[in-house]
Amino acid sequence: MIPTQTLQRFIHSKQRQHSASTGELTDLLTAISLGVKMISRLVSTAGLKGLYGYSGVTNVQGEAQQILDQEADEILVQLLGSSGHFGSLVSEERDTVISSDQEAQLGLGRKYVVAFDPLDGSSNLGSNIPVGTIFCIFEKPNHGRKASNQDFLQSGKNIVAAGYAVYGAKTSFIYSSGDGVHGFIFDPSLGEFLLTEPELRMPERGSLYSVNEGNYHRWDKRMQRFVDTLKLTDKQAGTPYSSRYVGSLVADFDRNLKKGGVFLYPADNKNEQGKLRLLYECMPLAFIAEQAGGRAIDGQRNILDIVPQNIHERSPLIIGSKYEVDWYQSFKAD
Ligand code: P6P
Repeated sequence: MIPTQTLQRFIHSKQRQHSASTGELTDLLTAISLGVKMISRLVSTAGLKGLYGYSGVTNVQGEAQQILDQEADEILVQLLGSSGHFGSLVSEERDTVISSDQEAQLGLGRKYVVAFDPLDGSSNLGSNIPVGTIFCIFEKPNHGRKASNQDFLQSGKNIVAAGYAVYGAKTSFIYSSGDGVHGFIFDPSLGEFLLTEPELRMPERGSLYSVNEGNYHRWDKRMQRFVDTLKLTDKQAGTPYSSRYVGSLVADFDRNLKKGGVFLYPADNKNEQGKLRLLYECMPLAFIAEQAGGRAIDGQRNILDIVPQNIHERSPLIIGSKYEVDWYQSFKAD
């Protein structure tokens, strides 16, 4: 059966299910999907245009910014700006919140705010490892007030929509607006994303674990004990698990979503708060995981229960099938 439902038609069908819908969320998701198409083209042709390498800028994370990080960020900021439907944006690549001009000029409070990582895993670009874009959308607590950092410091339970794109052998787009997770594949010959995986569910349990074992001696004993347990030969426990680690969050998570198992990026004595960013990496993927029947915690708390204290806050992340996340949580902290 050939896929016939485009992302555009699918988003509109979801909008029609909500009589009070203003169409603003549809416009935002449309702008993001167009941005993903442009970033997909950018990533696939970058090597031919000599666009690999560093921009010479160090971003707010203290990381050397890749040229493509900057380009992908610019694409999303411009497209979201032209949609006219966001109050403010947070990007991994920018120190501060970006307010929409229209809101500033008209003094109107826009309904939504958007946080995104424009190009996650970009350090892998030169070696053709999949990279991606991650986003989440919140409703502004107070539409009438000009947007600010405060608009993003809310629980992940308030996420209105979230998703990610993977730029790999194919460009895929996975998103949820709170009623299930839906997967699309980009068909360059049509210029459209086509629905291929409606109502995606994460397997209850998997047989894969995904973690950077090079950090093993930096972990706490709890994480060491858990990973050691996954490696034991114990038929009754269903171990050993197989190890899979790409080093690109969207690629590792996408495999996790489809095949089950667990991805772990714990805090360690080098990254005491964890390495991944709470607002635009952990929370969007936690939203997707929970919508698909999985779980995501920071070691103790559900990721979606955490209220960020700042827009670039980092967090430990244990995410995946409910069975494995529960199993990790059953290991007592030191
Ligand atoms: P490490 C990529 O730089 C990234 O932010 C995520 O995409 C990925 O999961 C993680 O870092 C990999 O980190 O320390 O294992 O190289």
